[in-house]
Amino acid sequence: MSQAARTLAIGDIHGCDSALETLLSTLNVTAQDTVITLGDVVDRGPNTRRVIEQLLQLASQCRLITIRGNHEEMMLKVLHGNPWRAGWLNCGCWEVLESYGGELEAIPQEHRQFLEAMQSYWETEHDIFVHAGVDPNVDMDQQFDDILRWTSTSAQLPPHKSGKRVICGHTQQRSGLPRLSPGWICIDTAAYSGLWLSALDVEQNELLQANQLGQVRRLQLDAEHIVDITPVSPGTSRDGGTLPGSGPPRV
Ligand SMILES: [Mn+2]
Repeated sequence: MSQAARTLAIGDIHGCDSALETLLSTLNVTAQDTVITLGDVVDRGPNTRRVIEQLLQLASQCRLITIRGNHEEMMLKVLHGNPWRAGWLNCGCWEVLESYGGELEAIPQEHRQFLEAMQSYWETEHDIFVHAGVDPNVDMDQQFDDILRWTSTSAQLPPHKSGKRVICGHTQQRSGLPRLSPGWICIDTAAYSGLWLSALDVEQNELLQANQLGQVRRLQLDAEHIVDITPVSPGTSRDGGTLPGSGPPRV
C-alpha cells in the first residue's frame, strides 16, 4: 500500500538520540515525505553527534528541511572562532563535546556543514515553520533572527498577519503536551527533560511522540483538544479521552 506524502515537523531534539531513533522508525519516513526539524537538535541531551548522524541519514531518505535554533546559533558562533563565553558555555556544550570525544576539532566537516545549512524559517501554503516564534505583525521576510530563534511564546499571542499557522518549538511545554492556541502550535514537549520528542503530521493534525526509553504515544489534535489515540496493548489500561492540560486557556 502506498502512503500519501506527509509533511512532518519535529520539535526540539536536544541530543536525544534514542527518542529520535524510535520516532523515525515509527514514522517509517519515505522519499515522498517532507520532514522539517524545528531547531535545537544539539546541546543538553546525551548524544548530539548521533543525532546529527541520524539526520544526515534521514536527508538521504526524504526531503529534509532544517531550521536553525538558538542552540545551533550559539554552537556555530564558537565554531566560527568567537569566544566561548558568548553563551554556549552554560547551554549544553559539554554534552556536545563529550559526544565527539571531548574536542571541538573532532566535529566532522560534514556535521559543521549540516549546522551551517540550516534555515531561519520555512513556509508552506498554510503553515510557517520556525524555531522559537515570530512577530505576528511583521511579514516573514522582514522578521529579525533574534525573534525567530530566541523569543518565548505564550498562548496569548495573536495569529500571524498572513493567517498561516505558526508551528514552533523552543518554549518547553513541561506538560509533555503541545500548546495549542489560535494560529499557533508549539511542539517542544521537553524530550531532554525526560518527557517527549514530538513529530506533527501537519495535514492530519496527528502528533507522534517518543521518549528516550523507547515508548511512543499518538495524540490527535483539533483546535482546542488533544486526544490520546495510542493503541492500547494487551494487559495495559489507559483512561483515554481528552488529556488534562489541553483545551483553551482558563481565564
Ligand atoms: Mn531553543
